[in-house]
Amino acid sequence: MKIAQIKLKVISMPLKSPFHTHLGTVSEREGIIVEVIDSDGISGYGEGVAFSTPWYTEETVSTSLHIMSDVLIPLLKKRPIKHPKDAAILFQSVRRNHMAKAGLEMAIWDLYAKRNSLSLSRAIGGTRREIASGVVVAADSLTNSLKQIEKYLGEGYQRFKIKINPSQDYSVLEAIRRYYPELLLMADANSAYTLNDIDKLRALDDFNLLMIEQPLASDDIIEHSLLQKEINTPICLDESIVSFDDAKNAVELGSCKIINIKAGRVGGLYEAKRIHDYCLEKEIEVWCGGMIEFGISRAHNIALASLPGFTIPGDISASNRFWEEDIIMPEVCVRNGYVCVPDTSGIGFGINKKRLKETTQIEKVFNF
Ligand code: OSB
Ligand code: MG
Repeated sequence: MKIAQIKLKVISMPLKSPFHTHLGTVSEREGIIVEVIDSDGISGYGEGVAFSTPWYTEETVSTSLHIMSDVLIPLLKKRPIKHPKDAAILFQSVRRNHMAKAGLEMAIWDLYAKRNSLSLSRAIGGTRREIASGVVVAADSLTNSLKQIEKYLGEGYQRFKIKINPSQDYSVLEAIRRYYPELLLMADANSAYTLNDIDKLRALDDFNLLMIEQPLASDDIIEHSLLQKEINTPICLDESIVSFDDAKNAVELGSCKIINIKAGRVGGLYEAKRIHDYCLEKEIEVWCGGMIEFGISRAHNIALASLPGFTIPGDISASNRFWEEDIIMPEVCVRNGYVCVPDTSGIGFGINKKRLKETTQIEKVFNF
């Protein structure tokens, strides 16, 4: 694989409707589209999934753009890459900055798969031909949450995730359960609780939730292990797991029964697959989390979720969940609650060049 050029595009697009969590509201999504072009003119695509501000992790669009431009691309210029794994290992000399690393590494995976006429799913060892689709409801009121659930149920979604916090938890879930006693329902707290809230969290055992995602601090593994002993609802970790070692420590300590794997959060597909393989061996269930992403990252998620250990429907929704028009063609669609895993080469989706162009704010080109 001989890289000839890398293009970075910062794009910006309004969400169809604002995404609310206790940490803030996302109405406009910025992201970084990465295109790695080889000496034969073949392009691989990735997406930097950091947000405009550091509300979810410490990275932002600006820090990612800086790390990609001034640190990671110069490393790629110095060292030839035979396999995407080489890029993941090369990037280990840089501390953290996982989303910046993942944007580049995943573009290299797409390029590698295309060069070898493999679907990305096959290139990473995927076995599923379709992925069960789940959706997150992040509305500003109970009425709107119930409306969204009704709408998404009609579209076939199989699993529903509700954002909760200490002032909106029991009553919201109780109301949803009253209308939908059988719904595959889970809650995501994005670190809104502390160990002082054990009684509140134990009360949620009433609702037969699939899991509670990241109740305690975003970098905690120890306190979650104490909490899991006190509640029946399985804990799923998201923010706390940024590497294979974190996953191993969390499993060994009993801090969670389920892990949400996001390739962006852990530095790319190589690390994501290591976590998946470990969890499969330890019988820890995993699912693929979402980042309010554009189509390229969504396509990577579909490939990742085709691995055999992804047994729980993830945050893999259709392009039209968030966007009027996505940057890929065709858009990701949900049919009867499933998304098809493409069997054409690479990510299996084309680029909607018109949409990409009209949403691009900044473009940087690096010649090798
Ligand atoms: O905590 O899982 C999260 C979106 C952005 C940042 C963090 C999270 C989320 C979601 C999923 O909840 C959104 C999606 O479906 O893309
Ligand atoms: Mg989460």
